[in-house]
Amino acid sequence: MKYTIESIHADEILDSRGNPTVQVSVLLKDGTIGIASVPSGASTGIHEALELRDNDKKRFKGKGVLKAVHNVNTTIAKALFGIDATKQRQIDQIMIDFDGTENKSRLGANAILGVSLACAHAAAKAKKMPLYSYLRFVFDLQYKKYHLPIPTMNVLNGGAHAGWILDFQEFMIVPVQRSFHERMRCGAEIFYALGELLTKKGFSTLKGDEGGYAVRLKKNEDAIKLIMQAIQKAGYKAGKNVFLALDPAVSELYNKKDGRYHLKVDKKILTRKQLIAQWGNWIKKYPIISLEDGLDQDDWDGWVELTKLLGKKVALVGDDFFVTNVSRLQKGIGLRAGNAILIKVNQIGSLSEAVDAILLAQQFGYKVSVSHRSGETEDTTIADLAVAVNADFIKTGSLSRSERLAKYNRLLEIEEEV
Ligand code: 2PG
Ligand code: MG
Repeated sequence: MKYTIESIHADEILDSRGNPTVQVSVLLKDGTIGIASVPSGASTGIHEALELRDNDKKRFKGKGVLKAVHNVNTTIAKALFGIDATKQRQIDQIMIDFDGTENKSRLGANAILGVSLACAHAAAKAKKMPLYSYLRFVFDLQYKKYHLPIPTMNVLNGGAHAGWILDFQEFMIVPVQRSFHERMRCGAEIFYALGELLTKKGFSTLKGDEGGYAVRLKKNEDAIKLIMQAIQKAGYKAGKNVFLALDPAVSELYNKKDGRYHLKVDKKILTRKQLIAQWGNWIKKYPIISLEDGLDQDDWDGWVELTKLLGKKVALVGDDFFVTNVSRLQKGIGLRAGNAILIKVNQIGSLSEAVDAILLAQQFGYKVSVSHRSGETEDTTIADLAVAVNADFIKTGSLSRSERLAKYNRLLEIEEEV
């Protein structure tokens, strides 16, 4: 069979922060090679699958991934030798079974995901199909047309992605023009306007991990005000052709001891109730259409409350909260906690499981946003995945830094094809 896996090889490469990550090549019998690499987060949720690192302090400050690479090159390569690369679910299941742990801690989610993605790339190439249409085929997805996702672009970076210059992690613009090309143009023009505005006001235009500006402002809310000005300066209408989205990533700000959220920049310590009230207030004042991780990752009651109050107005996206995990999402659906899910393939560690989370979300009317990590590579798989599943949104950073633009550029390419 020409799609048979002939060999699998992993390497340790470096991501956009210079940290080691896993790259995998899968060679098929017909000579086709599929390559994929694995992203890595900084504000990781505690319920994510395990990213296996060497902890050898002598290399890369302990961040090496030679163990994960070794697991691919030995255990996984052996287990998958001779298997048909178009049997994606079977391939993922074999690795999950070999790993045998709840969070992929034996082989490493980075090892398993690298192989999972590289197999899909190899098989798509061998079948001469673009990855997005191959994914529809291999997962038997029954969507009619292709809808390109609405981009949520992180133009001001804070939190763990920008040295805690702001408490909240991501301030995003959401251009909603008809074509993806127009959405990109709108995003880029607002990004230039924001840069000019910052320069004029005497702020730095240095950038954070996701390519958005990292600016030391007096208050978190000033970030929103600046973006609103930039939208106007660029000639767009906030609330009409461009909206806002926030990922304050507040699991990072939650203090378990006192059960409160510590906002250093705002010099405030807020209870759950006060934080929810702040979100409600901002949503009234600004054209925010999406709020991600607005409460701590384990505050189920809080999420239910938040959803009751704001779920009709905005997308309440669970990132650290759902971690692309079907059981957590199932629980959220049952409780009516949140109404949208962020999909990060490395949070769960295989393509099949990520697709399952997407299908479950869509079945229950939850919105889907396919997402990058703050540590990225040139890999563009998530662009194809977002198109394959008709995701509502894609979140892949700002309008600078090529590891972010690679995904946007891939979507521009796909728009021309579909
Ligand atoms: C997030 C992500 C991506 P990280 O919180 O949504 O923007 O950050 O990859 O650091 O978890
Ligand atoms: Mg997040």
